[in-house]
Amino acid sequence: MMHSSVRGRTALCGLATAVLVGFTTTGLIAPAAADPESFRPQLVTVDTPTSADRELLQTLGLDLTEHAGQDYVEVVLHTLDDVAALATAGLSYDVRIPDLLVREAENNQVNAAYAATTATSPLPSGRDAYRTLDDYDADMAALAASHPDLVTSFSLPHPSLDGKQINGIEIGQNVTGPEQGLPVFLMLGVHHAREWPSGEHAMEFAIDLVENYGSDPRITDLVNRSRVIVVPVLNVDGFDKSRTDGELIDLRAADGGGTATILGTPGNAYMRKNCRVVDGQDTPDGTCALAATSPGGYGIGVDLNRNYGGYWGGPGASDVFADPTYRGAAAFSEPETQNIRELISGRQVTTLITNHTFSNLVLRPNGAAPDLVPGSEGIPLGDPHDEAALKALGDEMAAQNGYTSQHAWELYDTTGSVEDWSYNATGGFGYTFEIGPDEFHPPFPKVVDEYLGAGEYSGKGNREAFLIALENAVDPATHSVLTGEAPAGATLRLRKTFATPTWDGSIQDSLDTAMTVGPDGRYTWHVNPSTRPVVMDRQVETVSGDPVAEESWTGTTAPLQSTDQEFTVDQDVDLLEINLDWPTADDLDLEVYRTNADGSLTQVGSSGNSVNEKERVLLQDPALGTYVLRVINFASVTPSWTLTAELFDADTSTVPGLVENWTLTCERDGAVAQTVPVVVDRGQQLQVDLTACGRP
Ligand code: 0X9
Ligand code: ZN
Repeated sequence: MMHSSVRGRTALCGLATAVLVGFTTTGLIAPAAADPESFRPQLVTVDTPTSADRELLQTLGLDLTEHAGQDYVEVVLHTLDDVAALATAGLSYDVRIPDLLVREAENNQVNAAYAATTATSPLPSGRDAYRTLDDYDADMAALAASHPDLVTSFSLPHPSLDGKQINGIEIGQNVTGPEQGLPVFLMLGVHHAREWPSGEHAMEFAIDLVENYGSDPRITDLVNRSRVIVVPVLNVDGFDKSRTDGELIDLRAADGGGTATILGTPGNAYMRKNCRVVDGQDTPDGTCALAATSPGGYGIGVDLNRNYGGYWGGPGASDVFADPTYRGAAAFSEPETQNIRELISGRQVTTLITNHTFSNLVLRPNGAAPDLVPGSEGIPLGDPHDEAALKALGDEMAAQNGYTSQHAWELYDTTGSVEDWSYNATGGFGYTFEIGPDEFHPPFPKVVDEYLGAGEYSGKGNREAFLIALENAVDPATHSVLTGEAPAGATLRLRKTFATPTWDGSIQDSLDTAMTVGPDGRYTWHVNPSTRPVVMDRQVETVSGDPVAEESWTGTTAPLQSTDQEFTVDQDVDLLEINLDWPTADDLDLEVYRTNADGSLTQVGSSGNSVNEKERVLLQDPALGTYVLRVINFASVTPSWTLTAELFDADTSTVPGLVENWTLTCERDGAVAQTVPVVVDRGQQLQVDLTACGRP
């Protein structure tokens, strides 16, 4: 379950503390209030230092959120029974948000006050409140109507499970004309129902581009050189329920009356997943809107950001319908993800941003830690082929708002997320933005600040980060370009069919994109590289033979006690491997700390596998200095153990990759007149002569 790294720890612990910031104590209700009627749902952080604790927590039927770290899980407690279940299980916890209804109500009050006193916010739209689903659709339609040459609106091909249209807009010079071969920048929002700011930022960026086109030279140039596609709300069913219920919770709730007592919980205000009511089955349109309740992450639905094909079915995604990260019955089983799959497969999306809340992060592929990916070689497996470029862009975007730029797996493992599929299948860069420090849908003024930047980030914010992403999308150095001569008006088509690896199998993917040659008989086509990153050659570090140094200890540790061993890394090596072994079926865990100059300890790794699984921590390029290796006994007996620390040098080698080609066809009057296989790398501009296509 837990693997050898510190991932998740920094970000999520920071996150947990941050939840308290800005929280008022108004309406605090003691968690153990005797009257069951008066108990309010609260967000708590349950301490789960051991794998046994985590497994125990899983069995209590509580509303676990997906916010969890190595030693805690955030849980929504809905009833006194939930509190009792934790107490009976002997699990301790801290209260983070003592009353979610009050919090929601307070947010609503802040929002109402802001709206009342704000004629126009500094946002591109001037809006002063969260949009409803209807507002999104109306805004997109209005944008297209007022700028017919610059904006088109469209509905994605598959309606939602509850029968709603999923809408988007496309922005570009002569957007209604034929495809000109420009690179596509794609921005997505609201995969997760409760993450309202993720749609707001997508929509505001669209309006920003449209409103400033023609007056702001930078935006005009970017729009002229690209097509920008924005789908602000993908999970339309879930968002509609969350947004509608969130608004129902008002301050009367805090006085013990009003809507809150009707809802009993925050209703669907904190719903995460989509509206799949019955696992693997379709239900009549409207079933979900009318009947289903999904408080928090638990309950009905598929987690859309676990349903894409890339490594689908692997770690960080659940196969249990009621779980917050339920991956769905099959890869791309949901209409929402199917829409995005078809959209990306039919266009040359060179850069993609998918917005979420919260944690102030910019995440880049991949979602599962390298040493977990099946077939990976070496320890740990190398990063994605484009790691250096992916990191550079991620860092630059994160710097606009003071976010942290990291691999997605450093938050926690995920498989089946949108960009892990799209990056590995198309080579287009993809990032997750986790907007805001501490809430799924904070008071609206915070949404404004995150977009435009506040304090030291004033004038930057996600607006500037998104513009930097768009600059990347149009930069030929980060994708590939095909140019040449071809008959005016001919249709050029690029196709590729391949197997995308899921966790323990594969799915068939087909990319099929087209453009029309202009009247001058020349074409320039911005495309993704022909070889997918997932099959490219990559550098791996393989541990070579014997350790260059090793030390081992044996000992015993009494129940619920720990034993520390010191170990010094006194030479530059590639890997420190620590193993903890014992002969019995007991639960020992291992934690590794580095000793700082002042004697304090910083945790640098831990391993907390299930009972009887042995523990291992790997540290890549360990810094010189002293380390503390801590053996912790969670068993009721006193087993004897063996601890070893080994230093290794690694050999860097290149695993040879495959070379893939696009199949380029030139069509005239619907008939293929020329077919050329094209191999083109990232950053390469390739001339492909298609004049033969014009010969009879
Ligand atoms: O778990 C998720 O889907 C995202 N976090 S959230 O709290 N908004 O639910 C993070 C997904 C990042 N993972 C990858 N991009 N692989
Ligand atoms: Zn999310």
